Amino acid sequence: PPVIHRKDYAPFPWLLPATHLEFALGVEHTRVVSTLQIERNPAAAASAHILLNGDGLTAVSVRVDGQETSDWEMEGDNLRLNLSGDAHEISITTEIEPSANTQLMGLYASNGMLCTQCEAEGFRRITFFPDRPDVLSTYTVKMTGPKADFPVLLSNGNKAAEGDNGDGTHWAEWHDPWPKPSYLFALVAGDLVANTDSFTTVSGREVDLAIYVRAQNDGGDLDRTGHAMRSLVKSMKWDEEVFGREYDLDVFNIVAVSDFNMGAMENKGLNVFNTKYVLADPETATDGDFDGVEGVIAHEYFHNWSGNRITCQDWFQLSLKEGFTVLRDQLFSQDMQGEAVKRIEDVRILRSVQFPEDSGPLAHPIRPDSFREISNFYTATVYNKGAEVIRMMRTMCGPEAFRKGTDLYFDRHDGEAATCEDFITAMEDGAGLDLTQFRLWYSQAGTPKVAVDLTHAGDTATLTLRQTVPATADQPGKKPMPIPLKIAMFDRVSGQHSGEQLIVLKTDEQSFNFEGFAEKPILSINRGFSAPVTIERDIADEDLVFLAARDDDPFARYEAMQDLVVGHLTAASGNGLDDSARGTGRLAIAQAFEAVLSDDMLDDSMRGELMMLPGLTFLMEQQLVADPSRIHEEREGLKAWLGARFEDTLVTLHQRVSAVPYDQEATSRGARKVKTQALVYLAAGNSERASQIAAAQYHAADNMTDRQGALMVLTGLGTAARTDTLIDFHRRYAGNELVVDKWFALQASSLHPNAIEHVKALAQHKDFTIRNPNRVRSLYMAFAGNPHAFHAVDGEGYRLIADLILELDPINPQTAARFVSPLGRWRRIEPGRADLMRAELERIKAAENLSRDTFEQVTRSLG
Ligand code: DPP
Ligand code: ZN
Repeated sequence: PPVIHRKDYAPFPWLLPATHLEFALGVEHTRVVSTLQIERNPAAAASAHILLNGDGLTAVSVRVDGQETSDWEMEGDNLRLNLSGDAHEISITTEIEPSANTQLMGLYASNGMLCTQCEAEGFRRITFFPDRPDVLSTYTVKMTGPKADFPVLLSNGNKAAEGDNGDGTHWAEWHDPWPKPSYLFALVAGDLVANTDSFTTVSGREVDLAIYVRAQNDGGDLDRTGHAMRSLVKSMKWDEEVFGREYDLDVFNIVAVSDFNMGAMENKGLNVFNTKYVLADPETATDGDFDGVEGVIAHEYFHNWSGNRITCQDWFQLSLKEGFTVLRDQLFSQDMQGEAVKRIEDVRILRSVQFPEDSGPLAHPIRPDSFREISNFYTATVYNKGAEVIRMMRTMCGPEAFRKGTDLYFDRHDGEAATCEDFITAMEDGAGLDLTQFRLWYSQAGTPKVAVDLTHAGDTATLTLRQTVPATADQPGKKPMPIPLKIAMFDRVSGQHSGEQLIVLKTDEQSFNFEGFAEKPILSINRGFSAPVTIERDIADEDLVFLAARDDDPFARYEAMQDLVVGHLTAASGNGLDDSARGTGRLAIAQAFEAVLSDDMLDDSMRGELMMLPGLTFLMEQQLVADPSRIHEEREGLKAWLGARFEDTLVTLHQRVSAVPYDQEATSRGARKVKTQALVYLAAGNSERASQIAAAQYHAADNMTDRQGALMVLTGLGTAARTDTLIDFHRRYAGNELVVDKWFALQASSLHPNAIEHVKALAQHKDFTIRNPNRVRSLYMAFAGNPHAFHAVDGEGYRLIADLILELDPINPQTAARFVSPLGRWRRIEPGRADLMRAELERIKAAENLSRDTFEQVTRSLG
């Protein structure tokens, strides 16, 4: 498969002012007639033909200006139609088979309903079309189909007309007045029921809101759409208030689909969602699930402006809409739930997913320069690092100037397919920033490291910062980037600091002086995680203990706690610590841990965060070459030691938070977070006692957060309660797909020594199916993200994942390719395992007919 380069961009030779689609719908066969009004693009080089993308299509008929023509040929999968005039009407008929579409790209069937997924290049599986984001057209869509199968017919925009054919079929016509690229097209047909509401926009437009679920679900799912609807209304209001963005159609529809590759899709006026991000009630969804629904509903809604009204010129600009929209949804969730904890959660995801990506063979800048398959670039780098980069702009200019910048961007580029460069320029012009050097954040991959040195002489503290941007695939030499760091200097005597400051490190090395310190102060740096970098600081444990207990920036407080543990575990599992050094390290952690447990000023949400040990993946990332077993043992050892040492305190804490009644408010949510964290430590310290408490929590639970938390702990233990509760859980929620997903995931991600055997058995379970991406992820992503099981020393875990990739690739390449990156970590794992991992990559690569998706990821990973 060819490599596509960003530098090769050229505008499309034709404009498409209007597109008319007619669908004769059927689950087995659907006929599509697409009629395109085209005219020459004055801004592009003239062409004697039009190249229409296709993927697995055959043209049944091709007409130009009303006449059937044979003046066309196939160029690979694409159709090349010769044209002589300056404007034409092209009409092409294709036939597709939705029920045979296992890739879930284009038009496909899910539980008897028809739906579409077109981003990035799925539209070309429906009809021949210039399937690229810079070709905008207004769409009119007419759907005809059997009333019994498809009582509801939906597409983008507003419904223009509908009718009954009197022969058991009916039709509906939808018109979307806003020009859009093909990736935002959507169609849904099925037996659906809706939760409806309405929203009045700031200028008085009445918008009908509807969230559709399958009708055959005996109403259960419909009752679970309330949280999504409330989240939608809040998002619409928030975007008006915070970004000045108003909705622009009379309807906003959301449809929940069980079979879906992504989380959700922002099609204009008709968002299609994975059920996972729509359905939630206390009985079946955890607090984390509730947050997921709120965040993704917001994210897709916000795309209406950052993505739809202003879209991307080409797919290299993906972060233009995704990075910005992730930032927007993060800011929204911060406003809904509290800034401190949300920031910690976002950084945790960044560090556990994006940092490893940035330091591995799949590293790429947030604006990549080349790809073979764009699906592989829907990554944590483009999304989450992309959001961090724009957040840095906001940090440097402040929220008011930032708003001026985004206003200008929306204003200047409304209706266009824009570039990251357009966004940067609008920020410079609107927010008054000089982003000349800052542009490097768009072009350089790799997580910068900042080495921190603090010295003290007289009454002056000198802070010296040195940055390095590591070499990454295709980018050996890097330039220094501007790194905005929020800092504060704590006076040792008063325990206070005299104000937070923002410094921007712009060169390889820079020093900053701070006067008025009789003693060397304690440095709090990268407060609020103001820059997505790794800080390397030589700081005494006692200073970290101080910051963990006293820092007034909640993120920095969390960070001090993490640093303390990361430093200890890295030392202990790397070169090894003797028993006395291990003891000293643990005592410092215990001291900070005790402060966290006993601090009455701390709310439980924050306490829960501070109690969490850094994850294994992040810990492994700290070492150039990691031995997963040693880090796992060291981490479990620390957990057990803390669990035993604080056993009674943890039991008392568990009792206190267990008395807090269930609701969705912060206090109650915090209580639940602490409840499970307490169990996690107790399970390591005293498994029998923890097992009893967890079983009691499981049975007494009136909500999924408590029940899942207890079951998670029990699943990792070898006690009898493990089997009983797993059986109970499966029986209790039989038929609820999303909860059964949890049942698979809990076992695949468990600390149980036989987790790998459990996964093999679960793959044979009657509820397992390789056709449903959620189910596949619940078993195998959970497993691949469970380092102690995945990294089994005999390579069994690697084999399991490679077997999955080979089996899934012909069915659903996009999802299959997502499983390559865990194997791609081989360079950072000790040599014995590294050989086994690489051998599995070689085995995949040798397979015949590998998809473009998997081929690209495997090749890069072996690189
Ligand atoms: N639907 C995916 C998202 O919103 C891709 N656009 O991020
Ligand atoms: Zn998005």
